[in-house]
Order: sequence, then C-alpha cells, then structure tokens
Amino acid sequence: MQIGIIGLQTSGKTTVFNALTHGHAETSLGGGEKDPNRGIARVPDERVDFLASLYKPKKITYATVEFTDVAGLTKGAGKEKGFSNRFLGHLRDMEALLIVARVFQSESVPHPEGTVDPARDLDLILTELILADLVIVENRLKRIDESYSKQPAMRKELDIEKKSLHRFHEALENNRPIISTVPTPDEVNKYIRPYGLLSGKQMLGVANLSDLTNPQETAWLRQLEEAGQRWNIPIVPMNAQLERDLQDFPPEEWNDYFTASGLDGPARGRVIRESYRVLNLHSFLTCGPDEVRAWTIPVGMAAQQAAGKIHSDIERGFIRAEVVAYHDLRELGSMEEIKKAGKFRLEGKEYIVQDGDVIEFRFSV
Ligand SMILES: Nc1nc2c(ncn2[C@@H]2O[C@H](COP(=O)(O)OP(=O)(O)OP(=O)(O)O)[C@@H](O)[C@H]2O)c(=O)[nH]1
Ligand SMILES: [Mg+2]
Repeated sequence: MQIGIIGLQTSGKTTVFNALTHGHAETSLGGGEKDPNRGIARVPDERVDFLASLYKPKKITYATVEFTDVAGLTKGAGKEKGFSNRFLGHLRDMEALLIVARVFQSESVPHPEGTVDPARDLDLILTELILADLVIVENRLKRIDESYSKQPAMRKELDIEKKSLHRFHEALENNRPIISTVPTPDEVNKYIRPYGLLSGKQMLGVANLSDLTNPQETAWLRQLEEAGQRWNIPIVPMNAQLERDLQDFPPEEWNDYFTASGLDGPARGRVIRESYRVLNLHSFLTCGPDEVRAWTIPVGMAAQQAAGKIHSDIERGFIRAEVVAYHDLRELGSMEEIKKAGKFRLEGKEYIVQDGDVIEFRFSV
C-alpha cells in the first residue's frame, strides 16, 4: 500500500515525509526534478503495545504504510501535454495521494505563488490534476475510436472502457476529480492506474503549519479546511518541521513544544490512521511468545482471505478462526479470563474480520 506525497514547491513535502517516516531526506528551497524519496512509516497502534506487554514476544511488528515524496507540482504543468512522464511514472502505482498545503510563513522560504494561501493552493493542485487527467482521457477516447476498425474483436471491451471514460470525462469537465465518480475496483485496475489518472486516486490533505497561536495561520487553516470540504478531502493539521526535529528528543520533552504552537501533540499517528481510512484498510492482530503483529487488510475481507495474508497454506487449509475482540481482551486482561467469560469465538471462513480482532487461525495442510 503506497501513498504519494504531492504539493506545490516548498510546501514542505519532504519535511512531512521525514516526519512520517523518521527519514533524513534533504529538504530544499524548491526547483528541479529530483528522484523521489521512499520510506516506510510504522502505524502507531496501542493495541499492539498492549499485546506486547502481555506476551513479551521476541518480535513486535506494526502495520506499515509506504510513502513516496515526489518533486513539487507547478502551476500550468497539468495543461496541454500534461505532467512529465517522470512525474506520472512515480505516481502511477500509488494507491492514494497525500497533498501537502503550506500554511507556514517564512521570509527565507519563497512561495512559488508569491503569497501564502493554502486554500488557493489546494484548488490549484486539484485543477492541475483535473486538467492533466482531461488530456489523458481525451487522448484515450480518440484512440479507442481508431481501435474499433483496427481491432474489431476488441469491440465489447472498448465499449465498456468508453462508457467508464465518458463518465470520468463528464466529472472532469465539471471540475470534479475522477474519484468523485466512485470508480469500481475494475476501473481502478484497468484505467486509472495504467493511464496514471491522478484525480482518480484517494486523497488526503496535510496543512503544514508552524504556529496556531498566530490568528493569521488559524484563519488560513480554516479556509483550507473549507476548501477540503468542497473537494471532499480530509485535512490534518501538522507542524511537520517540529515533528521532524523532535524525533531526536525523548517524547517526554515534546509537550511544551506542541502547546507553544497551539497543537495537542504530534499529528503523525493521525495522518497515518487517516491514510488507512481513506484507503479503506484496517488491521487484525496475532499474538504469541514469538511475535505480536498487526496485519493490514481491506475493510470487509473475510477470515479465510485474511488468513492468506499470513501464509497461503493457512488460507488453503483454513479450518476456523479463533477470535477475540481487542476491547474484551483489554478489559479482561488475559486470554484465561477471556475463556472464563466465554468471550472467545469460533468463526468460519465467511466471517468478516473486524478492526482489532485478535485471531488465531486453525488450519491443516
Ligand atoms: N518555518 C518553517 N519552515 C518550514 C516548515 N516546513 C518546511 N519548512 C522549510 O521550507 C523549506 C521547504 O521544505 P521542503 O520540505 O523541502 O519542501 P518541499 O515541498 O519538499 O520542496 P520541493 O521538494 O523543493 O518542492 C525547507 O527549507 C524547510 O526547512 C515549517 O513548518 N515552518
Ligand atoms: Mg522536497
């Protein structure tokens, strides 16, 4: 599961990337196409922490999300020929986009639009994505019409594709992203990903701010949140620079810094959890003396398929799942107490796994 970080130049994409992945990628003052930074972020999970305190396992494994920090977008880049192939290539395989909008003010960091205005920037980014997608969709529609005579055997498939692309086109012409048409998984796999249609990806926004005790920044944040509502993009406020810098200090010392900038605490966990939510993912847990682990699955996945995340043998030889709800375990404190209280469930292969289920799979091969 991969998330691409995009935004205008100097919005703080690399700083956000570093804060999320504990990275040390070089930040800049804008300009130039660089190679993307890639990194893994651990999903903070108090359920894993609690299970680890019970089992004292040899190994603790959290769920992860992979972030890719791509070079900055510029105004006008989505028009006519669209984004560069390099830029699109880096983003094609991403399942979602994390859009960074700049709320912080800084004399020493030039803003590509001359002034700070994150709501305008979000509109600008969405407009560029929509324009770039329009170019791609229109070209593809032209090609399809040519293909009818060249590949008559493909007619049925081309008809299906054309119908989807027309739906996308209508949204784009009305200045709406493709994601607003609620694309089917088939449309994502056959058209949105291979053609690199960026507005067809799930989106999440980060408001990169420095000081919410400053009324000007608070006002900009409000405007950005309103713009986010119009585009249906959730916005998470984050002081990325501070979070990046505090990583080298013990968490006990963090509080005062966040309070001073008008925030409750780090946003890292929330950004990662929101990423999970927009991607429609959640976790089930396994535990024992060897390992306590969170496993990422799509919401709605049945027990047998979920077992396949651990090993294909367990999926094939699936007998049943022994399931304990995390909150029951937390309340009762141990597996023995769970058994006494009868909170232990046996579930079959069709059972829809819930977020935080603690599972032991029974299987035979
Ligand atoms: N004052 C202040 N400076 C920040 C903040 N976030 C980032 N910066 C600075 O802004 C500059 C740009 O940050 P980057 O993270 O490199 O921005 P970017 O979006 O990756 O820039 P490009 O990759 O060039 O498009 C750097 O000098 C950062 O140190 C912040 O919250 N406050
Ligand atoms: Mg950068």
